[in-house]
Parts: sequence; structure tokens; C-alpha cells
Amino acid sequence: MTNWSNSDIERMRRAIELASKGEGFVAPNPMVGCVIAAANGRIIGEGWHEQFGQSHAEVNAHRSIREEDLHLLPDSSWYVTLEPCNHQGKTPACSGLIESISPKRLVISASDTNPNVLGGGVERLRKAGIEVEVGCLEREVRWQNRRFFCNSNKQRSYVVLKWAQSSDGFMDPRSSNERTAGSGGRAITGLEATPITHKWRAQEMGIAVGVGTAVIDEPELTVRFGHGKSPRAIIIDPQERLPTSHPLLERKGLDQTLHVCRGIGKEPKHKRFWNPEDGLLSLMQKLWRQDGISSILVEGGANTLQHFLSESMWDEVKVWTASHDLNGGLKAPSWPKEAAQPPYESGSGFAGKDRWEMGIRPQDPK
Ligand code: AOF
Ligand code: ZN
Repeated sequence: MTNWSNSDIERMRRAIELASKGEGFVAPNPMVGCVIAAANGRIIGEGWHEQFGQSHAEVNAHRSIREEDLHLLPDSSWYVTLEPCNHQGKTPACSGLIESISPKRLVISASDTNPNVLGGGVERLRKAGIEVEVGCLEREVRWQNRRFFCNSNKQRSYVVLKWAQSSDGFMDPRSSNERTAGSGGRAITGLEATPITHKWRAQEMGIAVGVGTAVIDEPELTVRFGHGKSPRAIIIDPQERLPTSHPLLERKGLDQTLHVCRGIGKEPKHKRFWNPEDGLLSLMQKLWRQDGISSILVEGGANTLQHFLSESMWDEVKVWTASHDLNGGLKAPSWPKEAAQPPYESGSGFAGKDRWEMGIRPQDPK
């Protein structure tokens, strides 16, 4: 175990902060940050992976160095939150850039577990005579990129369950037979909660609802408050009850809604065949492997959320609890008892009178 110096920790912390600027823009790639320090400790370069398909953190940090500082590079130390890639992907390999510069030292937080990349970055750079150390603030980086590590280790989408409930545990004041098609959702939380909920949407690549919610609430499932990309809508509808004229089925191009139905054989472009007997794990594997959807926010309804909970198919839960009672209606799922406090992030907070709570699954064998 390396004993990291205070300056190592400080610079890696800065690299993690830079990486977080890519949140909502780089998935399914990881968020990556890079800091370059001269031999006297002065920071001469900073960068992060800003946009999926575009240049990596190391390249951006290198580009940020001023002309008059370039001569400091041979004695510099580089801090990168993820092992530099060693493959020609959408951009050339970062390990090639670092090898050509041959800095004195390279500090990496976490190894790259992407099976398509297959590491190799550390080995190559050590062979080139660079002092390479791995593991500085690794747990923080693994947390920051929990979706990416879930994808590469488990070959499935990362799953976040979300719902809002009254203080007595109901999601809707209406009973099931009062909840008719197109009658709309009933807001449980106040206006102050909306920007947070929309930020949660922008953090994930997909947003899933069951067919009941799609038909009754007709939700837009977009990011309208705050900035960030709207996730791709996914409707779980094994019996194919969704009318073909439903507004969520009208989206086109890359944003086209994925309609998950029972079936076998060749799938039409926007349909994904899935049989509930195969379990939600198989659906999460399919959405990752076939569509590259690295994470999914499941927003309802009660039935769909309950299925995810019963099959233990979740990584994170986020629940709003309002300050008022509804005294009946549609019962919300129960907070899973195994949910643990998230590390490095607050697990609860308030927006107006509404309280949110976030929990994670401590260990997920799937
Ligand atoms: C790095 N630095 O900033 C990032 C890395 O399709 P590409 O070419 O963009 O490659 C994506 C893969 O590269 C991604 O899945 C992950 O393994 C690695 N990401 N590596 O050296 C970076 N974003
Ligand atoms: Zn790279």
C-alpha cells in the first residue's frame, strides 16, 4: 500500500472534481479528470473528459498547458482518476500520448475494468520507464463512476429506483379504479423538489416506467428544470397494452422510446423483446449490451418498482417523502431494509417541506 502524500491527495481530489464536470455528458463512458503538476508543485495543466466520443481527460489537460510551460513536462507528475486507455477508440490511446511525453511520475486512482479496453495502460507506461502508482483515492473514484464499474463488471445497466410518497406512505390519493387512462399524475411533492428530481433524471441514461404509469399519468420523462440531457424513455409493457398512438411512442431518432414487450425473433427498431419469466436482470443485461444504456432511473409505478425490489434488481433508491398524509390511495413500496448510507455524498436532504433520502445496496452479487 502506497502512503499517499498530502499533495498527491490534494491533486487527485482536484482531478475528481474536474471529472465531475462531465456528469450527464459522457455516459456510458466514465467521468475522468487529469491534473498535471510541474516538479516545483505548480499545476500547469488540468482537463476532464467533457463529452462522449470526444477527447479524453489526459489530452484535454495536455492541451491546457501554456506554451511557456511545455518545457516542464519531462519532470512533471500526472494525476489521472482512471488508468489511461491503451486502445485506439474514438480517439487515440492516452497511454501513447503519455509515453511520448515520458513524465517523471503518473498517479492513477482506479484501474480501467472495461473489458473492451483491457487495461494495459499501466503496464505499457511502466515498461516505458515512468514511475506509475495506482490506488490514490480509489474508493472515491469507484463511487463517482459506480455506473461505469457496474457495467463493466456485471455487464448490465445500473439501476436507480425512485418514488415520491406522502408521510403515511401513499403514492397517489386515488384508488386503482379511480386511476383512469390519461387522468394524469398527482404531484405528491412541492415545486421545490422538481429541480432535484430533474437533476436525478439527467444523471441516468435511461428512464423506465411501467405501462400503467405511461397510460394513466402520460409523463413526459424529460429534463425540463435545470440542465442536462433527457434520458431515453423505456416503457416496460410485457402484454403490449400501450396504445400505438401514445405520445411517448412518437419520439424519433436517438431519443426514440424503447418499448419492452414479450416476444421472440427479430425486434422492430424501437421494440425490445423480454419475457418477465427471464427476470429483470436479463432485461438490464439486454439494455446494457444492446443499447449501451449504462444506467436506468425507474420512476414507477408502484407495481413496477415492487418487481425491481422483489427481484433485488436495484443499486440505489431515492425516495421523496412529503410532510402531509393522504389517508389512503395507492400504497408506495417499502424502503428496502438492506439500503445503506451512500459514501462521499449526503444520503438525505430537504427541498421545501419535502424530504429526500438516498440509499445504496451495500453488496450486489449480480
Ligand atoms: C482515459 N481517459 O478521459 C476516459 C477513458 O470510445 P473512447 O475512445 O472514448 O473510449 C472510451 C473508453 O475509454 C471508456 O469505456 C473507458 O474504458 C476509457 N475512458 N480513458 O484514458 C478518459 N474517458
Ligand atoms: Zn484515453
